Amino acid sequence: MKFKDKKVLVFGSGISGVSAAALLLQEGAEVVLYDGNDRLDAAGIKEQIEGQAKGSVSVVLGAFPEALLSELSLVVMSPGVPTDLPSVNQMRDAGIPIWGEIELAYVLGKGDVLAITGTNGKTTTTALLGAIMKNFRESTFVVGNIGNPYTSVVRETKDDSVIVAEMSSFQLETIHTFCPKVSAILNITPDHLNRHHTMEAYIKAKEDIAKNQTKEDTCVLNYEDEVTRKIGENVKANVLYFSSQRKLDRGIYLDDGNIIFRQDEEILVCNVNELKLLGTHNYENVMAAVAMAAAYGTPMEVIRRTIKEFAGVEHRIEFVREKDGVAYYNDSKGTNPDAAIKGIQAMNRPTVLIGGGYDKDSEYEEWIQAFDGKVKLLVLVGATKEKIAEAAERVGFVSYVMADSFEEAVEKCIEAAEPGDAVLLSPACASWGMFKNYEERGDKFKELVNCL
Ligand code: UMA
Repeated sequence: MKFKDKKVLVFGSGISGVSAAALLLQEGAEVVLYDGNDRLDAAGIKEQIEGQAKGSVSVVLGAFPEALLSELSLVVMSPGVPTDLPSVNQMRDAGIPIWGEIELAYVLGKGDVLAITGTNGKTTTTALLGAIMKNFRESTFVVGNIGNPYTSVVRETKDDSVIVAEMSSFQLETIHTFCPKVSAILNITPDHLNRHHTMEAYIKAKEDIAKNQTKEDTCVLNYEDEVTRKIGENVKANVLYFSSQRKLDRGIYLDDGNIIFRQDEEILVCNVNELKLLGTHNYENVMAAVAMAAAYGTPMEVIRRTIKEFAGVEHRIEFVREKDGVAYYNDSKGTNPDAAIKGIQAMNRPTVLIGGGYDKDSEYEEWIQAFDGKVKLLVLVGATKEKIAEAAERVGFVSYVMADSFEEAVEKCIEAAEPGDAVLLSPACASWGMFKNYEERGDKFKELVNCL
C-alpha cells in the first residue's frame, strides 16, 4: 500500500500510536490520531509527533469521529485497544483495512524478523536473543512488547538488519502478512482472557505468529507444553522443539544439566552451571533463544559466548554480583506472590530473602510455602511486614526478622549470608510507600550491593 496523501486513523495514543503516527507522516500520509480518553493532552501529543516528523496530523480525543469513516484508507491499531470495540466493528463494516502497529512496521521495514511469543518468559528470551544477534549482526533491533515499538525503528532498518520482536497476543491479533524467518511460542497458559474471551481465541492469536511461515522458515516450540506441542503438528514451518524434561531426536534439550542441540549431529551448547540465569523456566528460555539463533545461522561460538554473559532482564531474577562467595539477585519485579514464587524457585542455594512493601491485599501463605527449605532467613520490610510475619507463623515458618528501612533490610541480609548463599530481593509486594516504582527499588538494591 502507498501511503502518500491517504488518510489513516491511528487508534491509541500510547507509545505505539505516537510512533506509528510519526512513521505514517514520514510516508506522506495524512494522520488522525484517535484516543478514547478525553482527559489526555491533545496539544502535547500532537507536539510529540511533530517533534519526530513533519506533516499533517490531528489528534482527536473522546467520542469516535464517525464522520471520518468514509474518508479513511486504513486504521492502525495500538495493541492495547480491543479489536471488538463498536467503533472498530464500524470501521470493519465500512470495509476499511485494520492493521496492527506491527503489521505497518513489517510492511514498511526491511530485514529479517525473529519473533517470540508465549505466556511467560518472552521478555527474557527476546532480550537474550537480541544480545546474541547483536554479537552476530551489527544492524540488530529489539522491538515489540518489550517496550520499544517496531514502527519506531523501521526507518533505520536495512536489508541485512535483524529485528528481534517480542510479540503479545494483542499484537498478533492484527497481523496479516507479518512473517518471521524464525518464530517461537514458549508456552501457553490462561492469560488475558478478559480481552480474548476464550482460551481458543487466545491460543489462536499466539499460533498466528507462524501462520504466514513456509517450510523455508523455522518455528521453535516447547515440547513439554501440550498446547504448543500440538501446534507443531499444524504449522508449515520447519519445527524445532525444546524440552527441559526429555531427550529429543531433533531439537534442543536438557540432559543432566547439559544443553544439547541436536539436528544432524549432537552439539553440547553448555552446562547450565555456566549460565548466570537460574531456574528451569530460564533454561527453557535459553534453549528457545539458542534454537532460534542457530536456525538463523548464527555460529555456535557466538551463541555460547553470549548466553554465558547474559545476566537476565533488569529487575527479573537479575544477577547483580558475587561478593565473598555470596551471589546477589535483584527480582524487584516480583511485585506479587505469584511472581515472587518464580523468584525463589529459581534459587539453587540457601537464600536470604527480602520481602514486603505496599499492601495490595495479597495472601502470602502460598509464597512462603514455596520457600521449600531454601530460605534460611526472611528479612521483612515495609507496610506488609506484620501481615507477612503472621502468614509465616500460620504456615510454620519462623526464620524471619524485621527491618525498619530498606537499607537496614539489605544490611541484615549481608550480615546473615555466608559463602555459598544467595541474597535475593523478591518482595512479593509493590514498592509504593518506599519507592516510586519497582525499578527504583531494584536500582537502590543494586547500588547498595555494588558498594560492598
Ligand atoms: N485506548 C483507547 N481505547 C481503548 C483502549 C485503549 O483509546 O479501548 C488508548 C488509551 O487511552 C491509551 C492508548 O490506547 O492512550 C494505549 O495504547 P496501548 O495500550 O497499546 O499502549 P502503548 O503505550 O502503545 O503500549 C503497547 C503495549 N501495551 C499493551 O499491549 C497494553 C506495550 O506492552 C508495549 O510495550 C508497547 O505497545 C510497544 O510495543 C505492555 C503490556 O502491558 C508492556 N503488554 C501486555 C503484557 O505484556 O502482558 C500485553
